[in-house]
Amino acid sequence: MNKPRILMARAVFPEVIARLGQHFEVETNRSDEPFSKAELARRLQDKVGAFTTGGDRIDDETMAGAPLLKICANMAVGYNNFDVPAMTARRVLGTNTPDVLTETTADFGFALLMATARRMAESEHFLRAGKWNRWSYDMFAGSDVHGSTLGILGMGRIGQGIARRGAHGFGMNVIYHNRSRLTPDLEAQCKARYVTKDELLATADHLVLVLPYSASSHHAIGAAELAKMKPTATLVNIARGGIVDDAALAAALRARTIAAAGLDVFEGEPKVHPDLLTVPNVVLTPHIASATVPTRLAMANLAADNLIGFLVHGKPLNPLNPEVLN
Ligand code: 8YV
Repeated sequence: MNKPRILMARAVFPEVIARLGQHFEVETNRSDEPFSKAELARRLQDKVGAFTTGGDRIDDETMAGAPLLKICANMAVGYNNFDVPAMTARRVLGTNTPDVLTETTADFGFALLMATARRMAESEHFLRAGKWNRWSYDMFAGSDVHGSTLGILGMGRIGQGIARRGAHGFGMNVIYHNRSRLTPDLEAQCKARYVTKDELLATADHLVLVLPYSASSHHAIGAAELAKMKPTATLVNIARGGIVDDAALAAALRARTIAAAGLDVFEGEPKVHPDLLTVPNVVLTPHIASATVPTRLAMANLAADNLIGFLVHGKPLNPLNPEVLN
């Protein structure tokens, strides 16, 4: 019997491709580049499932010529690359990979916070450029992390991981803002206090963004919000690029109305706003918060488990639109 055909929009981990190959006829993307939208749509025409990553846009247009398509399994916890209502309308299930990346991503968020507060990138560039020739009392003097106020915007699993690290590891005073409040138990575990967004902006010494991207979180941090932050504050974004207005952020960094920023995600990535590349007080990393070998493998295996779970056993693990299962 012919195996069902699936598309791997990015070829990740030979062992995961081999696992999928036990159940499916797998067509992989043989290039290092993501498929263009038109190419993705063309390749999906005869597939029942797709293994996707955050750069693969699945919307009505991509699915229009794919009558057999039943599932797109995203190797990411975020799924703003999926138009979920359009998928539901076409009865295509979407799945994501929560939990397996929580601690790794929270580690990175904290690392970026530390690097930003302590000016690690700026000082490394200075040293590599051969400019270090003496001690001086204010050379790369940054801001303290221990004992400071950690603000978290978006208090899902990763936000809570950052809160726990800050409260328990660094004695930080943790405040957060989220669509909904955590239960008292979770607030106690994170030692976190719920505040309004305005109080968060005005009070945080270090503000970390960990909220999902949607139309309602687009530019949640723009010029007006940046103006409410302390001039000594740092901003860290490990969520999605569109949450911050990058041009407004670059202007605030240049004018030093905030002290520094650490950014792992960008509007229009992998392109980075040219102004961010020229301001010194920013640490820039190429969307690698989940990038450890074990975590990326766990994410790929979970995306594969969702494909196998649904297409072979009728039971996906992480359905985003479970209504299509009825
Ligand atoms: C991925 C991410 O690296 O999980 C997410 O939401 O942003 C990252 O962990 C990326 O989206 C690749 O799919």
